[in-house]
Amino acid sequence: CSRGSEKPVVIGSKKFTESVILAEMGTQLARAGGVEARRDDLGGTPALWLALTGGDIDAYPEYTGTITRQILNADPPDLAAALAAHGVRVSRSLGFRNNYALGMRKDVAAAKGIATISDLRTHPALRLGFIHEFLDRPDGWPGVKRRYELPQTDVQGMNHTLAYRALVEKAIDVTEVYTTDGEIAQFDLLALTDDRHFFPAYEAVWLYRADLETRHPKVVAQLRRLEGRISEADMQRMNGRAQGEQKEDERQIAGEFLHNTVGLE
Ligand code: PBE
Repeated sequence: CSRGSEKPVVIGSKKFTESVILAEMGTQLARAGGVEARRDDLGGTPALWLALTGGDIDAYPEYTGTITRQILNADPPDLAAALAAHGVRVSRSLGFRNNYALGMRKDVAAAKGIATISDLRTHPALRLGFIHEFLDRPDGWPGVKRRYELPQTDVQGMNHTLAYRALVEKAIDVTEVYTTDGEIAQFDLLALTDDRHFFPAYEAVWLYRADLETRHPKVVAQLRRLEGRISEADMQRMNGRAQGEQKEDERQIAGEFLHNTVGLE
């Protein structure tokens, strides 16, 4: 069929800055693979997985720890084989991890003598604020609370941006942070040491439909150009540009990176 009547390739993203930047890179790379492509900013992990397996999107950026803990709820010896059973393929790491951590203002943590998650056990009155997804995930609050036997009961759900603001304004004491967030440096936050090794590693990867390989092999090849190409420092810098005072457009940030790093025109 002619190119105009073909279904565009859709790259999904979760609703947080890094996911949008990566999905934007995917969209621009897909276009370089000679197809029409668009980005779709969907929501949280369950919505993205459903859209991918249901065929509403063709690919999206995901994290290995999220795949094992939240999506598969298993630690298969062969991740690629476990995903293939769902008609899904996984790329190699894009080059960085975006891990979960519990974050506090550095000054507040120092005043209370808190450096590790275990230290939270002796501070039952701390006020915690987490995004809703983290409150539900097995690798989120319920799991952390159990593993560390934490006593806090003042736990609220809020969105990620609000949680940072609340933390800065001292309306809450602890929130979950993503280790590539620009806010950690911007607001001088401390990521508490996970001394009982609760959180897995969250390597950034592409998940894509196996049929994308037959329909648009060039698109898959383009997406995979990012394997091993994004460092943690690169990602932090890009997130900072999108989240900080400048609030630069994700399309601009993604386009510049592709131009400078993989030589995309
Ligand atoms: N993470 C941190 C989350 C959000 C960022 C990678 C563990 C996830 O999307 O699964």
